[in-house]
Amino acid sequence: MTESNTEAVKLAEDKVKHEPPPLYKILLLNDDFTPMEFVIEVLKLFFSMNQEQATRIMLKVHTEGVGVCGIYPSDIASTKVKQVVEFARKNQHPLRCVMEEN
Ligand code: NFA
Repeated sequence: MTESNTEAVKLAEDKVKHEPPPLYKILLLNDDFTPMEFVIEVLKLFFSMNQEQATRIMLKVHTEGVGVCGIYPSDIASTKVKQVVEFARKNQHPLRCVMEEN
């Protein structure tokens, strides 16, 4: 291995050790059909919110069109998005959930 290559490896290792992982916002989007109570259940089940927090976020999405329900590293964010989308689909609701880089 060349000197410049070992130096590049050291720098990459330092980056892995010291830098926090990139974070992703999970967004819920409003629609006209998903029941408010179902959205509240989603927020309680997948985002560990209590009734009061879940109601506040649901109403924000309902009135403003979009709302942040959590911020996580990529693997956790993508797992949660999949779980929410699958849970909505199984219950035949069109609720949309997406992630975006912070
Ligand atoms: N707008 C939906 C309704 O009036 C409720 C809703 C809130 C849907 C948040 C999706 C997200 N039943």
